[in-house]
Amino acid sequence: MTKEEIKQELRRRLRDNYALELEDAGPVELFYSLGELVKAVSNEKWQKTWKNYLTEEQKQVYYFSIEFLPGKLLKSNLLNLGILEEVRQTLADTGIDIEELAAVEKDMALGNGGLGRLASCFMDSIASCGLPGNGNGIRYDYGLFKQRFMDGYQVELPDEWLKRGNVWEIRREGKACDVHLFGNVYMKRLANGKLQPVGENQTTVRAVPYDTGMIGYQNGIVNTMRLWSVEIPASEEAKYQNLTQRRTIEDLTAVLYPDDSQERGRLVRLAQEYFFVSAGIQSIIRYYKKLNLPWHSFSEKIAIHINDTHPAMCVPELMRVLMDENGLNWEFAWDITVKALSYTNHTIMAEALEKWPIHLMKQVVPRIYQIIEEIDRRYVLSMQGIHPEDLIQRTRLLQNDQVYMAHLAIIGSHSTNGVAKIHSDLLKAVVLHDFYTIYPERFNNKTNGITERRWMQLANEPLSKVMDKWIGTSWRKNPKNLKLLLNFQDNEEVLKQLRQAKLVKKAELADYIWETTGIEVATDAIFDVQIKRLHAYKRQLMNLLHILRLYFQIKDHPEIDLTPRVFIFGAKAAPSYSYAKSIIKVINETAHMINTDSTLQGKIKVIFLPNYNVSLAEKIIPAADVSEQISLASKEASGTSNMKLMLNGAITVATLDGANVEIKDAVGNENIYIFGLTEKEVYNYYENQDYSSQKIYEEDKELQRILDAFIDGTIPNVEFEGREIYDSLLKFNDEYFLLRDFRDYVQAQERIDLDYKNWALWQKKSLANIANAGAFSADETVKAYAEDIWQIEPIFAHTEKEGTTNG
Ligand code: OX2
Repeated sequence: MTKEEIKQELRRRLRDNYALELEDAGPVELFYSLGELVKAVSNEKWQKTWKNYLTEEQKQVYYFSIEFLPGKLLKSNLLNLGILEEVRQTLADTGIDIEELAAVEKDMALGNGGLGRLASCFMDSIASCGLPGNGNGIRYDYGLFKQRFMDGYQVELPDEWLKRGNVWEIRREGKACDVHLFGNVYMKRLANGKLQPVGENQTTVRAVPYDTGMIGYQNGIVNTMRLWSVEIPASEEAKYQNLTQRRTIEDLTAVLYPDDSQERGRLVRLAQEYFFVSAGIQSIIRYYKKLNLPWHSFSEKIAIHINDTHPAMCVPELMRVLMDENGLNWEFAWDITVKALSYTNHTIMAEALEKWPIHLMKQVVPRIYQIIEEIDRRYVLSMQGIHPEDLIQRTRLLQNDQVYMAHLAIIGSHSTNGVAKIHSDLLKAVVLHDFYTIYPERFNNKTNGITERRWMQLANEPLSKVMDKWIGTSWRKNPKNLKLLLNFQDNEEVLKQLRQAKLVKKAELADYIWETTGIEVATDAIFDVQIKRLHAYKRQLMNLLHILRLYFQIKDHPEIDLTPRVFIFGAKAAPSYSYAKSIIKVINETAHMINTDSTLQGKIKVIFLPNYNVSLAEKIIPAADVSEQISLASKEASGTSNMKLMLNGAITVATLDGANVEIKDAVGNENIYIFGLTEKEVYNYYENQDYSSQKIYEEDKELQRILDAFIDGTIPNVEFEGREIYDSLLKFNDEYFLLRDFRDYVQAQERIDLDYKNWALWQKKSLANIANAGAFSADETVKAYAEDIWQIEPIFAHTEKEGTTNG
């Protein structure tokens, strides 16, 4: 599209929809008009894409995820359509800043953290690699809560993201389907002698899909992310005349559960899981039937991915639809199911490995429970005589009156993968070792990745321009080419320009900090960033211990030569996770104490930015100098902010956990600060049970002073929270070994302080991080999934720019 065409289209939409001239429109009208325009451009490609999949009978993957975290889509869509610059210019010509209207869009925050964001990076990469793939999830009326701080406490407010409507979605009523919950199921013998399950007293709800186009990067491909919303079916209206009854149904897709890595034993949650699984499987089957192929070809055309265990009921649901609704026998249906399904595990934290009480399953999804029971029975039978009895018992689906969802996902699929090398190894060696002995061929690793399009091209334009200037623009299409930057390691001009680009983003963030908190920060200070969910294992608290150490150092020796540092936090705590909320409170109170103490001469500042989300991440990450990845080794499955920060030139201070291990291998020891216990050492402590935090405390005077600050009034207003934290570290023996890693962490921080003083040395390390970040492109990750797990192939796409066909 030319600038003139864009302008005309915008004018027409503003007139038709709002009775406004371009010059008179405000950011809201402009955003919605531009959104409509973008949709018109992409819909044509969308239609072609799905038609093409259908006529070519392309094998497609369906990525089932209870969370998607796309953030804002306007600029991303413009970039991927290849018209971002044209639109920016057109608007600028009329005196409009594109950023102003982009800010109108609400973040689509239908996820908690890494798991949901990964799903959205994958959607972008799958489309950008020309792979036939669809998302399947839930359209929550309310996204993840909005976080505010009051008196230093986290307060949760509802996220009304749909208030002004969602310009990107298309409601497809014609594709709605019914989902049955509750009631009883009994088996009826049919005339032909077959048994047929019959449901009675069931609750039937309508699942209505809302589709959003997932636009590939300048390749003419638009895939579908389908999110389901619940409604009362017309046939059931009479039953739900009273408002309270209606609410119980409508609540099904009302809110995203704001827990991260924690199991919640709620009935609605179980119903949510079944709801989007059943609707998704039904719509896949409907599509497959259009192809008119025999059932045994199913897995040649369809791959279904289970993103963590939340969609694990895909296993019994696909069995149900194949058997109950299409008359297949068990063996045949089972063969199809295992071949079509695959599963990703995202955590080894015991509390996050989903288990559902049997009584609840019987109540909410009675037919599904019957099938699960039968899978369990047949599993045990098939293993007897091959494997020892205790192994069989440990790997069953049904244990201790619960259904083990991970066992269901592993037994019912052909592939189980972890999300970073160390994590996948731990699955094989420890967490899922029993299953590894039974199905070694099912286990594999797929290290997570991120999309450079959002996390560099969009989030960091100054850096992107430096790249273009020195290594050309090929990295934009092929992030691996960021490696070319290594040719300029010793080029002082390049180093200077990289530094300048960082400064621009630091200044922008400093402005944002000033606007939101009223605190001034200096851009020549080290911007030290820890952004992720608040969790004990992620050890934000250890970061705070280090801050307190600096605080005491400056208090004792005001003349000390420290490189000024701004510690920046962004983190939400699950509303029910009171320990995490206490840590937020204590960080906020410490921040207040430090930021208002003029005797510190601004040497350290602590900023906790409220409401960390995708959009805020886009502001913080490009401005970061130091990336805090300090989880206890073995606990963080992968992490993905580590990759985003590295891509933007931050240098990582890290434990050997999750993808940090691979980041270290990619950049080399001299370009990362590694510290702390290894995963083996952590397991040794577990085995020998010989850890004593009390002992470390007693032997370390400085640490004593730091910990005492939590309870002796040094940190103000934390009487309860300070005590809770103090006790967790001493009385309850420091579950995540903060005290054990503290000294090593401090040393790493001292090296950072020193190295930063030599700007060229620092910038060279930073360059090595940017250059090697291409290894963590989600494009590469999804290509590996496509080849090894899903067996899907890229389609021949029409490239707009060249008007040619490429593979
Ligand atoms: C997260 C993991 O905690 C994180 O390490 C990983 O990078 C991310 O998933 C994407 O794989 N809920 N969130 C996660 O796991 C679960 C469960």
